[in-house]
Amino acid sequence: MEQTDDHTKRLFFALWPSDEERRALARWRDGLAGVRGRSVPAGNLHLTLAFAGNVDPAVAECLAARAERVRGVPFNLVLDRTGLFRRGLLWAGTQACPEPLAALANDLAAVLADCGIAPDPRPFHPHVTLFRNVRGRAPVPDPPAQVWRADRFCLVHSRPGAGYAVLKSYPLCGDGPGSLSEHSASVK
Ligand code: 2AM
Repeated sequence: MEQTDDHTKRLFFALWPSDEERRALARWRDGLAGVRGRSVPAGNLHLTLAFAGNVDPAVAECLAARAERVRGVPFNLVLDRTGLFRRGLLWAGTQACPEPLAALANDLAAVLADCGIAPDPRPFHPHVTLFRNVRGRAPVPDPPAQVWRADRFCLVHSRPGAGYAVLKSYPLCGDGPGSLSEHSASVK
């Protein structure tokens, strides 16, 4: 596990599903036969939009404040496919990335950059991690088109060995995809 200084926090922006949405995905996932790996607890299922990593309090404050300026439109995310990353990570994703999702990820990458975090050179690959440390390559069926309603995004703290804590939630206000408003807001 990655070591952190006492004063840093491992932060990321994410879509955080409703309890009903996560239960539905977990139910389908838990019914999969023959996957040899470590399942992600249902309460931890999420989709990362932008990963900040370990940041000090000033950067955390910056991220929380700059994210207030992000607008965007609510959208439906259809989880209708699975895939396996080389590091043994089995995920659920989408056949067609909604434009507002790509725009939101793009805006949050800009928020990270504004706060001094180097951009991730890899393209945004929206996914919900279902299993880690998967061994073998048994075929996994696609999920039965589960829909997540995205009308907000969250700043999340990944606590080593203690799961995730949503620090703050930001509404998708519906006044334009991917636009950053000009007004600033205080950190709550
Ligand atoms: P993963 O599920 O694909 O591992 C908290 O760790 C969240 O941030 C997870 O969704 C994780 O994605 C993601 N994450 C962890 N390290 C990352 C990195 N270096 N770059 C991008 N996302 C990362």
